[in-house]
Amino acid sequence: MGLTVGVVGATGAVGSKMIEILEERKLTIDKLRLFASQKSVGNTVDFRGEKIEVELLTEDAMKEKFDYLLFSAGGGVSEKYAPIAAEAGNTVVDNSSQWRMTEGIPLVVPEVNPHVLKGYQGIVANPNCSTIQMVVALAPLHKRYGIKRVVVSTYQAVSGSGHKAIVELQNQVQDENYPNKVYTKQIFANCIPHIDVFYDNGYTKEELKMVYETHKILEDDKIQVNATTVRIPVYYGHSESVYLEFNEAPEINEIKEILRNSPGVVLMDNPAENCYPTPREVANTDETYVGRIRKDLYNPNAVSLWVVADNLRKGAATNAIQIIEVMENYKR
Ligand code: A2P
Ligand code: 11C
Repeated sequence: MGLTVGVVGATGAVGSKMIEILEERKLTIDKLRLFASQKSVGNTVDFRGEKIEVELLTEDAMKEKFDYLLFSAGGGVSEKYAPIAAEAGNTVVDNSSQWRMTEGIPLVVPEVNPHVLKGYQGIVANPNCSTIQMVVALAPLHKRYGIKRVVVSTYQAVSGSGHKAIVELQNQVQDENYPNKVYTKQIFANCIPHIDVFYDNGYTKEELKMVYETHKILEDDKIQVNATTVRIPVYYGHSESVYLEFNEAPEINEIKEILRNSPGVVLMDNPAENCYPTPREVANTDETYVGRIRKDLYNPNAVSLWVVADNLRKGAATNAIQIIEVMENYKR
């Protein structure tokens, strides 16, 4: 028998990507239900040759029987509706930051820590996009050398802020004076070192997500992570400059070999041929791409690398659907 799956936030940037990816992958789905706000009720979405109407998200709907509910409608919606759905026996894969750091809620990147899903039912948290791609690259290196310190700077696409931000950049490309509403400053021809809210310690919430989510996923809170997260005028694909200090001195060729053989990683590293990943090249793919691997000039235990992935796919929708695939495999 096939699955009954619901998407909450089905009209959003991530929600619509979830529907696209559900269509592409091999899961057997008997029924797909789509939920959004009043504004979208009655709109239809094509899924495997069928037109599906968007329904209003209600508490009663979340109490009905689903095998999986994928949530991507913001933290407030997840805070209210995910526990109702889980209480009714449904498994929720939540893309918001609402439940990620809650004890007992698994925070999962299938290539890294699928084991935490064994026998689990309830709310599962999908990590932040910039964390997901970083830990896919870090996990196999941490296993081999032990990571002591990470210094990461991100170059994040506007699609990470949802559909409205994509439209804001498109409008500013046409008219530089188009007012900024999503961002604090004009994003066109600019870069903004501010993603999510600031905390008293000077870091943003996005930066602290990269610290604490990394600890939870890699099951090691001793890793010292320092993040600076920056929005750039790119539509799709987050990029990251990552400096890693290990407990021992690595060999560059061995790092390349490890990454070449790691699940979900594509090594794209040949400077002589201008071979390194860029967001435009990796858009619409599901892997995490790594290039520019080089030794630090001073510290023999340290390397730098460049990590790129499609933030709506591996950074959000693909990872969420891979979580369902892992859970289904554990049931077999
Ligand atoms: P709608 O389009 O009907 O407002 P994005 O991340 O691209 O901004 O998309 C957010 C998604 O979350 C949209 O599908 C949006 O639906 C949905 N959403 C936002 N607030 C609510 C809410 N209170 N109830 C249900 N869906 C919501
Ligand atoms: C961004 N990383 O690019 C954010 C989007 O915690 O899931 C995802 C926010 C989150 O703006």
